[in-house]
Amino acid sequence: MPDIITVATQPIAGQKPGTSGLRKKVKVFQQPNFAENFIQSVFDVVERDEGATLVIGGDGRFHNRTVIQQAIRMAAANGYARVLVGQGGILSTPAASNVIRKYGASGGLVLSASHNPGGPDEDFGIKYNIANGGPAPEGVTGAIYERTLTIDRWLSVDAPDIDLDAIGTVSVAGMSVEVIDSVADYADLMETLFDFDAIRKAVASGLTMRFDAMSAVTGPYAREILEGRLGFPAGTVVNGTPLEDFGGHHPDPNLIHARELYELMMGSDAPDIGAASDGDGDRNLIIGRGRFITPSDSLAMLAANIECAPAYKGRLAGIARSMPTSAAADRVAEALGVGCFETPTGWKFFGNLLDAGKVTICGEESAGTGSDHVREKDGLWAVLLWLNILAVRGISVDELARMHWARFGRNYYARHDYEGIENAGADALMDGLKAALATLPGQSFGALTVAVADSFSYTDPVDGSVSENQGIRILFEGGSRVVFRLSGTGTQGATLRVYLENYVGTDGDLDAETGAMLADQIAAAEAIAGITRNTGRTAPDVIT
Ligand code: G16
Repeated sequence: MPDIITVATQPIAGQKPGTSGLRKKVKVFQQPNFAENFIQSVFDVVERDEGATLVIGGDGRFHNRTVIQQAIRMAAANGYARVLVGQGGILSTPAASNVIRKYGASGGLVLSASHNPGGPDEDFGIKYNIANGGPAPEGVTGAIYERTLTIDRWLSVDAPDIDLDAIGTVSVAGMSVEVIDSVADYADLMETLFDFDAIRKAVASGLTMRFDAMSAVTGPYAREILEGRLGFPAGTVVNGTPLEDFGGHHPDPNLIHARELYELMMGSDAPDIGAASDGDGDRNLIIGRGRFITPSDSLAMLAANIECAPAYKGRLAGIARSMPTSAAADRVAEALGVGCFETPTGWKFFGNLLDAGKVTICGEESAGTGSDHVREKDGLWAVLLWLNILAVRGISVDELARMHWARFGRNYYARHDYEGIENAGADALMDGLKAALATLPGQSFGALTVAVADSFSYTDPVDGSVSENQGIRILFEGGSRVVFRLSGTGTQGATLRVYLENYVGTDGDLDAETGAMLADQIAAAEAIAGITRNTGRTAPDVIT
């Protein structure tokens, strides 16, 4: 047993994990005991056997290395036998999920604030993933939070920092620490899932792409796979070097923060496909030449064509989507005769469905798509599946989208975000909505009449756990809807998300402008929720 150092501490307020772990400003994490209290609370409550392995890796943002070194010492003091850590402290979120599964780890610490900006004055985060490789479910995050409220000590050992850049094994107070190649296991996994030969042939025949890694974690993965293994020319991956501050940008693959890519794809020099990924590599953006694909449509289109990828042929068990994600995927599930599940926002809700074999592919409107290959959403995976489908079908993104809508109809969709609003206004808006739920059905707002209004509640079909208050749904007669939710990933004030959806059948206008198709829903959202009155905002900050 190592000599264990016991450091006295006391509970620090504000350690409740959000949609995806604990996310705060770096300055908050730098307070004495802040990160240590949270990590010790994880170690105090999570399940593990003697001799357990812990995976540690992050998206490379500012403060990553500091917390990793401390987490290694604390793991040694807390009885772990082995730590696997990505070289340079880097593991994309899906790569970390894969490493946990592949090496039979009891879990992992994923250090990331995802698409939030990085740097000394920006954001940091810590998330715990369980042995299946997925984000800890609410039962576990709840227990971690409870522990943060009573914690009175954390444990460490007297050991120097390790060399995170040198691949190899070292001992930290008797615990084995292996610094592993961050990319190799993940790239090998991708090669088992997709038809790399077909993609290579398409590239050789002229398929072109740009992948914007947004100076975040995916750069090394994308270079190895796209340029190294698939033969796209050097320079296909741009912003491919992970930077601690993401070059001062938001590593958020949407039409605002990946504007340059969007403009390229809408211009005359556009390659066949443009793609981007976020801070920790789990989100994706797909844009064809002249054609943006919403994440909700991407899920539906990938599911409808998943047979093109060898690893999924003949084994699509079901499709899951988060509640605010459009119902485009539901139509595919219905047509294919497979199961369809609607979960609350948060990838953790897909874990049980994937483990139970009820679903094979999952997705969220927040630019996340993934499958049962890991237990996280996976940005590059989605890009590779798109490439696989385009290569096998020999069509463009735009053609694929049009064919899809011609078969299933089109769910026009947008999300309006009001960021950094006062908590009081946000709460008043949500409370007002809840109070009005019973009176809304039957009321008309412009051209729309409310059919159903409720607060979304989910009962997990596998373990029976219930998650309430997961967003307000206003469903209109005719099938369109508006959903209101407060974000669980922000670090400042509150962020109101308004999700707007309008379905048009195969005989309707399938090539209209999204804003115009959602005008009625936008007006109804304002009339029902009083967005301007409650938030002081007259327009959203971000439309995706
Ligand atoms: C996280 C979760 C996602 C969720 C997203 C948005 O993504 O992993 O499952 O959809 O947050 O959450 P919210 O609407 O509460 O901000 P990421 O990429 O930030 O880890």
